[in-house]
Amino acid sequence: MTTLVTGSAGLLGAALKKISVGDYYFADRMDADLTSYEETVALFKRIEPKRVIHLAAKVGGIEANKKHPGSFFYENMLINLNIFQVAKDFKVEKLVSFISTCVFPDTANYPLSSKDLHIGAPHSSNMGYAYAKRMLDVQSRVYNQEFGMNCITLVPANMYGPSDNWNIKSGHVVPSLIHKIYTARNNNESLKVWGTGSPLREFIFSEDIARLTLFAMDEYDNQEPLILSNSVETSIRDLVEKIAELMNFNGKIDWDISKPNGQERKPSDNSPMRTLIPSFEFTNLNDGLQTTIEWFESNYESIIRK
Ligand code: GFB
Repeated sequence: MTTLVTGSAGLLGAALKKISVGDYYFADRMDADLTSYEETVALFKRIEPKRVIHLAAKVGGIEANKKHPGSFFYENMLINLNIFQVAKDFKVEKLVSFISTCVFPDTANYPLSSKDLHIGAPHSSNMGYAYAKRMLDVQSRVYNQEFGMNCITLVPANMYGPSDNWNIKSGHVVPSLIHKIYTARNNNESLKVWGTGSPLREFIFSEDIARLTLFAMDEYDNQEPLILSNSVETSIRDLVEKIAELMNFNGKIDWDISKPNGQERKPSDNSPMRTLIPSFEFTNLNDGLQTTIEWFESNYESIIRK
């Protein structure tokens, strides 16, 4: 009963590696280029998975999404088309894939709920990624319908944690800020932050999403996308101050308002998740950030060598 985890070299893959027990195969780009149908088939032939946790995707922060919307659309569509078709042909018993709260319509009602996923255009800052990821909901439903598969989709809010993408051009806000503050503190420079600081985000520690993923793999068989969030919003300004404090940075903070704010907020409704697992305890932001900062600082040399 092998479970194949695609895209396991990333943030959530690292968290799943840390907590999973049993017959898991953690695949990454070295195993197969999933934009290639042939390489995807070869991987499934070699592993013969019964279950798949599909993490592989082209992801990036707001700047990367704005610069490369076509590439985000193309690569994610190709990867997902191959994974679903091959999983179908290899009679995989369960396929779990991931959307993100950034794909919801920019003008949806708050809090965001899965029923509103397709009722309008996503925010312009991530058009390519958002539509490709929405198609995972469509693919799951139509493959369940025609081929009797058991495909589910999970919708995490803004994830952060160890083994993230620390590139300050293409990364998300938490890893970028930790990297920038580390450099500014060590070089006695001011910190440059994007936007106005007013946007609100729901930050979720990667290990929490990993625990919820294993729960959903065993307990959730409904094709309605399941939002995974703690419904706690934090402003970017508060986030910057929190990380600066945790890293003992007292230097000047420059807000670069020529950089995009993106969506002002994306508060999500986690009540369906809470109904399923009422006792679930999320890692609070301070503890999650502390663990992530310690991981970054103790792996700094290998990170910058990459
Ligand atoms: O994490 P982030 O890139 O993703 O940006 P989104 C979050 C907020 O942090 C934005 C601000 O308002 C940024 O302006 N910010 C401030 C920074 N300083 C920085 C910085 O140095 N780097 C970054 N990256 N942001 C993404 C989507 O939107 O959400 C992706 O574009 C994905 O497709 C992800 O879904 C979860 O939350 O704005």
